Amino acid sequence: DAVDTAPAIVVGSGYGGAVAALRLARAGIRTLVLEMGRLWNTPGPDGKVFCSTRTPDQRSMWFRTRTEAPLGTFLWLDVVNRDIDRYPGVLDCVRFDHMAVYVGRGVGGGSLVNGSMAVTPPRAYFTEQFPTVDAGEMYGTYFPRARAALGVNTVDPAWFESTDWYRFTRVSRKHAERAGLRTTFVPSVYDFGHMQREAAGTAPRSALAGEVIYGNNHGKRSLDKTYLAAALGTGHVTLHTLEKVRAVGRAPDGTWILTADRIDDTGRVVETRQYGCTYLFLGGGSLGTTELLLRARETGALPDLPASVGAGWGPNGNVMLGRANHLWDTVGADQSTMPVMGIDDWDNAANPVFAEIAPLPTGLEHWVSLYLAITRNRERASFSYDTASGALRLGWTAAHSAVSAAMAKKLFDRINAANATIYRYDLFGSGSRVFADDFTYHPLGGCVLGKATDDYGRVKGYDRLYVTDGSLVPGSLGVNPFVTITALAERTMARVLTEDTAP
Ligand code: FAE
Repeated sequence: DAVDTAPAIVVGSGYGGAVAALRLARAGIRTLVLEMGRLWNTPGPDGKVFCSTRTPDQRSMWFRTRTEAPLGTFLWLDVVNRDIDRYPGVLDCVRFDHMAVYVGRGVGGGSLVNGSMAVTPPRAYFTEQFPTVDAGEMYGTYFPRARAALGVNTVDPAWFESTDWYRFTRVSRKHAERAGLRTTFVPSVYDFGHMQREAAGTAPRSALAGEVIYGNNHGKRSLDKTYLAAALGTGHVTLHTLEKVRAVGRAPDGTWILTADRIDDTGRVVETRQYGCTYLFLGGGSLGTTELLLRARETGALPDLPASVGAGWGPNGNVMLGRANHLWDTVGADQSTMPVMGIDDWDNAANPVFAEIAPLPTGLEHWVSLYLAITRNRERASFSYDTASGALRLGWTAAHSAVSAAMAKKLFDRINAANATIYRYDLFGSGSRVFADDFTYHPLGGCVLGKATDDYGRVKGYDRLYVTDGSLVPGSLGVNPFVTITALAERTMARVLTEDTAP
C-alpha cells in the first residue's frame, strides 16, 4: 500500500497537538496533523458556524441522534436535550461504566467547546503533582509563554461589577463571602473587549447569546485562531480532517506507521490510509492518546510500551451542582456563558475545593446558582483494553466519584447554612440527584509524565515517540487544565527540538 510520509506527524489538534505543530513548523520541520473532527469554518444554512445551546442541531454533538448535555432536565422537564441528525458535531460524550467524559471534536479540540477559563495552578500543588518538573522554569518561562500564545485576558473589574450579565456571579460571590469563603477572578481566552461590545450592541453576540459547549461563533480565542493559525501560517503544516488514527506501529527501519480511517459526514469510513513519519507526537487527549498506546501495546504492535500506559487517570475531581436562591436573590435572565470567578478554598487542607461559578443561561430568571467544583480527589483509575471488541474500559467506580461529591457537599453545606438556602434537586435527571459527579470536563492522565514517559513526554520503550496532551497530567490539577497542558507541551517541544531533532 502507498504510504504518505512526513518528517513529523501530530495526532489530534487540541492543546497538546497545536503546540507541537506550531513548534515543529517554526523549526522548519514539515508536519502533518491528523484530526478526526471537522474544520469549523463554514457557516450552515443559518449563516452560523456553530449552533446555539438553546436550539441544538446536528452540529452540536459527535454522531448522536439526541443531544446529551450534562444538565439533563430543568424543573423536571426534559427541555434541554433535543433530537438531532447524526453528524460529526463538535462535542462528544464518551461513556464508560461510571463516568461520562466530555471532549471537543474538531480542529482545535477542547478549545472549541470549553468555558475558556485559563487558570494557572497554585505553584505548591503543581509541584506536588509534578515533583520532577522544574517549577521555576514552568512559572518563569512556560506558563507565561502559553498564556501569551493563547491570548489570555481578564474581565474589567468595573464592568464586571456593573453589568447585568454577571449578576449571577456577584450573587454567588456574596453567598460565598457570607460563609467566610474567598473568591478570585479567573482569567479567560474569551475576548472581554468583544464581550463588552456584545453587551453594548455593537458586536454580534456569542457569550451573551448562550453559546459555549457547542462552539462560539464570535469572541473566543480558540486554538484555530491562535496556535493552529500560526502553525498553518508557516507553510510547513498540512492538516487532514475527519481522519481518525486507529493504529500505530513501527516499521523495521524505525519509521512510525499510522493507520487512519477517513470518514464522511455520516460517519462511514470512505478510505483507510497509511502514513509514515520519523517523529510521532500524540495529542489525542487523555482518552485518544491512551487508547492508541494501550491498543498498540495489547495487540503486540508496540510490545515494549511500559505497563504504566493506561494508569493514573482521574476526572480532576469534577462535580456539578446547583443551589436554589431566595426569591429576592435574582441571578438574572441575562447570563454570560463565560465564567470569570471561582470560590477558592483549595488551601483548606481538610477539604480542598476550587469551585467555579457557572452560568445557566436559559434566558429566564430561574434563581439557580450553578457551580463546577474541582475537588482534590486522590482516587485514580486505569484503562484496560478489551481485545474482543477493541474498546477501552475505564476502572473508575461510583465509589471513586462519591469522594468528590462528599468534598463538594462539605463546602456547599457551609454556603447553604450561611445563606439559609438549599440545593436544587431538578437539574440532573433521575430522582433527586444534587451532585452530578458521574461526568467530567477534565479527563486527565493515562500516560502520566515521568511514569509512562520520561520527564519530557518521551514515551518509554521507544524513541522519537512523544505525548504532549492531558494524558500527562496525573489525574488531578486543582484548576481547569488547558493552560497547564499548553505549558507542559511548550516545555516538551523546547527540549525535543534541541535534543532530539537536531540534524
Ligand atoms: P483535546 O483538546 O481533547 O484534543 C484532542 C484532539 O485530538 C481532539 O480534537 C480529538 O478529536 C483528536 N483526536 C483524538 N483521538 C484521535 C485519533 N485517534 N485520531 C485523530 N484525532 C484524534 O486534548 N479546560 C480549561 O482549562 N478551562 C475551561 O474553561 C474548560 N472548560 C471545559 C468545558 C467543556 C464543555 C469541556 C468538554 C472541557 C473543558 N475544559 C476546560 C477542558 C479542556 O478543554 C481540556 O482539558 C483540553 O482540551 C485537553 O487538551 P488536550 O490537548 O489534552
